[in-house]
Amino acid sequence: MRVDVVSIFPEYFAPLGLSLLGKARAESRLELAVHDLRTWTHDVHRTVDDTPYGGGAGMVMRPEPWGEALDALADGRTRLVVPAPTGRLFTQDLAHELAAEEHLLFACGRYEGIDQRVLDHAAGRMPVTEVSLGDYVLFGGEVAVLVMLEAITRLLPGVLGNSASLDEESHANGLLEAPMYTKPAVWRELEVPEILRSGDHGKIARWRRDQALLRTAARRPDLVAALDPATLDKKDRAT
Ligand code: 6GU
Repeated sequence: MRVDVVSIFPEYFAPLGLSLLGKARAESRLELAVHDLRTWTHDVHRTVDDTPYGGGAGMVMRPEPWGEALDALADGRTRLVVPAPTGRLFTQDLAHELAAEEHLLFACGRYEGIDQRVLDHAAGRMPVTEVSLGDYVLFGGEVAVLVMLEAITRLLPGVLGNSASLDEESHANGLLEAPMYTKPAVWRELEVPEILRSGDHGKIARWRRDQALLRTAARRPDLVAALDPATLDKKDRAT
């Protein structure tokens, strides 16, 4: 997958060379380039923002540099992703959807956002998706792009050594994962649940499923309400 990121703070993206994300880049599973929006300014002050029409606090990003940046970086395969608190909620489903794209172009706004005409104009040439991480406000889209890229990259073919873990993890089946334990069997007088040491794989699977249901009900009743009843078995109902 190819990814371009445009920001006035390219330094935010230094961590993308680290860890499994860095490995995905080294192995060319992810081809990532970060661009400074000011590359596409032409005045001595390299201006990217101005006061909002209609008044109000803060500054808005001017359309001209964004227009040139998108002209330079987008082609027929591009999906434009604009992080913004006004966007569609970023979920594991959306991560899967974005991971299936050939080319993602992330446009990081700062201040009060980007002049709306940039998105309206781009929408005539490519799919445009505004995406929000949740109901809170960040200074800008940079950290949101780091989050999204991490969620997307681990879904790319070959990035995770054991892709079975993709099926088991939290949110893969609409539930939170059961608690996990490793050695030692007793630590500070706390024991690993007996059943996990029993070697009975059927019972262990049932226990994990029950724990996932109980945890999800306690912590995320919204996820339980959204479950497809067809995915529940008789024993789930008893839990
Ligand atoms: Cl994607 N951007 C900004 N600026 N704030 C946010 C957000 C994104 N998601 C939640 N808050």
